[in-house]
Amino acid sequence: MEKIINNFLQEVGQRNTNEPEFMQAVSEVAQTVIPYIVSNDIYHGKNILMRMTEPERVIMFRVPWIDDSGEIRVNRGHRIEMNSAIGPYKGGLRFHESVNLSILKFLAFEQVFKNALTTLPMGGGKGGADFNPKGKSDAELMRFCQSFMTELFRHIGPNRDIPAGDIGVGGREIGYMFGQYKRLKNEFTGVLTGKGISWGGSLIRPEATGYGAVYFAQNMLETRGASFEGKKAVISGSGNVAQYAAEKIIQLGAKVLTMSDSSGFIHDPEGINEEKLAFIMQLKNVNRQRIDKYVVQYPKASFYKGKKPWSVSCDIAMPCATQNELDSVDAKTLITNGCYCVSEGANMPSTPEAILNFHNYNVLYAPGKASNAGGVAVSGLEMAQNSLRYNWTRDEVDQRLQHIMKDIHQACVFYGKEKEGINYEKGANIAGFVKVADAMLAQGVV
Ligand code: NDP
Ligand code: 2IT
Repeated sequence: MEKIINNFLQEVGQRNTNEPEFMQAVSEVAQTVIPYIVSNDIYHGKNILMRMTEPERVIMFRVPWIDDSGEIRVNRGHRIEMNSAIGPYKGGLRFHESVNLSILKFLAFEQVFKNALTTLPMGGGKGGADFNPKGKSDAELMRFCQSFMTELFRHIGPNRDIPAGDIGVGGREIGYMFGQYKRLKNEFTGVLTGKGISWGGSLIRPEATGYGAVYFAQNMLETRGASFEGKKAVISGSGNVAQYAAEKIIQLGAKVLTMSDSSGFIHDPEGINEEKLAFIMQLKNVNRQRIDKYVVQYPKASFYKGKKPWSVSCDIAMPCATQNELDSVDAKTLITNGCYCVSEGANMPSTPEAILNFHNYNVLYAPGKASNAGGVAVSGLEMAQNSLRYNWTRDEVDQRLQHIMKDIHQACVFYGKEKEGINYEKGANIAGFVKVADAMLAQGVV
């Protein structure tokens, strides 16, 4: 089996040189899915996983814009249209200086499995640009978003490809891009998700990824008769996903001890309560400042410059910042300090070695493609509401989100049950694969 997997990875690797994040994502899937394919005649010999590693289409384009000092700047935009077997391409846009083909292809590949897990009819895609939004004025951001959409608009559409937010792309950026799309097409359609409530957005979409990752953790904890009540949680990140993970954890009666950004993390031993979280939301979403300002406001907390929060003792860890932010040493530290539940809000935040440690020590570990699927799931619900030209209430969307997260958990249990417990990684990969593979088989070699 090892030989088959290695040969497969070697072939994919030859075609995708210098793409370490993409190969990491493919390898994680291959380790669990290839043994399943080999033991199931309907999938064996059809080269399905190889076909799934090849994007249906990769779009790369120039994004020129003019900064406030009048200088002409240029960035590179991308859209990876990975797989449309079960629905139109769907997935976020990331604006971050680190964006490259490898990162977007890993994200698009993960998205295919994640979207299949939501039970909604969405294929997988991802896009973005190597643009750093930090320190840019609102006017610069608008010009960048408009230039980005001036090319992207011809490739997307409500039945073709429906982008949304990701790192560096939130409500403000979606607004500017939607405005430009509408102007270019002279059409008001649900071409993007994460829209404002008064112009086609869904209630609970901003909260959905963070809430969903906590609901998934709740489902995992229940398998051991546990709950969030009275527990200690450590969160990384302080953006969209981290903020709403924190909000839900506080509501469920647990203590949130940490949050972070790329400058370091803050540790508040008394816990980040609702009032303190409101301060963080204002700091990050409105003032757009660094996390160390928290300790000026709340001096009993400490700021650890350039450090990650994994050394703080906790029951539950939620990495909600970025890929490969939690390595093998971090995993061992978490486990030694008593952590037994890890629910990923970010995409691929744990390295393969960290995941191995979680498995070896029987940690309840959920990979992002299962636990953070609530975001894209509510994007799917936003699309449904746009098609209906109707809005569901906050409670209706939240109920549907909870239901979807439960279904994803069940799918992981179904395909991931092992003697030692539930292997959520294996469960998520196989459940996602089966849905997409069945559709691909039915549609022929296309
Ligand atoms: P935001 O841009 O709102 O927040 C990102 C947070 O992560 C910030 O605190 C940011 O700090 C930190 N961060 C980003 N890059 C790095 C880095 N290289 N090193 C350290 N910290 C970093 O993004 P989101 O909250 O939307 O996304 C967070 C994660 O969740 C990503 O992995 C994303 O792919 C994933 N995700 C998002 C979904 C969504 O609906 N938004 C859905 C599913 C997954 P700083 O501000 O200093 O850069
Ligand atoms: O990684 C993700 O699932 C997202 N960034 C959300 C995608 C979406 O289309 O809502």
